[in-house]
Amino acid sequence: MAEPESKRLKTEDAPYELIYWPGLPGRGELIRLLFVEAGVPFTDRSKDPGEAVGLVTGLMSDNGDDANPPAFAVPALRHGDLLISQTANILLYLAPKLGLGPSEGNGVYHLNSIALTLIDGFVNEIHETHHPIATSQYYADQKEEAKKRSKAYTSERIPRFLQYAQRVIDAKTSGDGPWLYGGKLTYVDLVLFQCIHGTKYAFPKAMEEMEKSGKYDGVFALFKAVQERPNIKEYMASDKRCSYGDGIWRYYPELEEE
Ligand SMILES: N[C@@H](CCC(=O)N[C@@H](CS)C(=O)NCC(=O)O)C(=O)O
Repeated sequence: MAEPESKRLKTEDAPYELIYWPGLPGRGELIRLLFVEAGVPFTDRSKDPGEAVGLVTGLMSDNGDDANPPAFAVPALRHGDLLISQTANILLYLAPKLGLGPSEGNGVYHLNSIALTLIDGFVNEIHETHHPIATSQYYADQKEEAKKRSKAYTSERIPRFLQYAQRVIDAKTSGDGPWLYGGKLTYVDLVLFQCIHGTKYAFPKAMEEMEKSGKYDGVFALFKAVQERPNIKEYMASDKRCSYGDGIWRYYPELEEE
């Protein structure tokens, strides 16, 4: 059923609010970068640690509200009456509003396929390199398994996902320029940028090898092109960008040892 016009305008005019854990780039970063690139203000509810933890745990345990079902986890985006979760879903929602993706046509779903695949490879799978047994257990208690998982990740999965990204860049659908799709920068380029940035942090040796191999030159050229975008460059050098810590992208040197 269509919403009344007055209600739709209310949401369109409302401020954007990102709900996420404090102190880490994490999955929230994939969303922040869209606002940064577009120069659109948003309220980042992760910035006040005391408030953020309560908001996140509340969201993960409440029963939703009159208009929204419960969320399983964060990031979540509130925009007026709407509350949505799942990173790729939030990106899908924001992209046309921020001028970083089409609002209709096949491109909407092509970009979503690319975003989901990159998130599978460089976010979800990388998390499992340091937590292969259980998210609820300490890294120290699953270190041996983490070493095995990391070996397979760096030797099999990183190349496979980089090759995928390179194939997307080489495809006819990428158009001109360094971008993944349609000849211009879209939100999936920002997703790839953060994915490469985080993976370089977690597995510097493996990523250096990948870069030197020359097999993924388009991917690394795209990474550099995003890094040079004025808003992104300023943000990455500022204290608004969180450092990596005990989040998705972690650096444990022993996970790169032979
Ligand atoms: N597929 C979800 C995964 C969300 C997720 O695992 N979020 C983490 C933080 S980055 C979390 O809050 N997890 C809590 C839990 O799984 O219980 C997405 O992409 O948003």
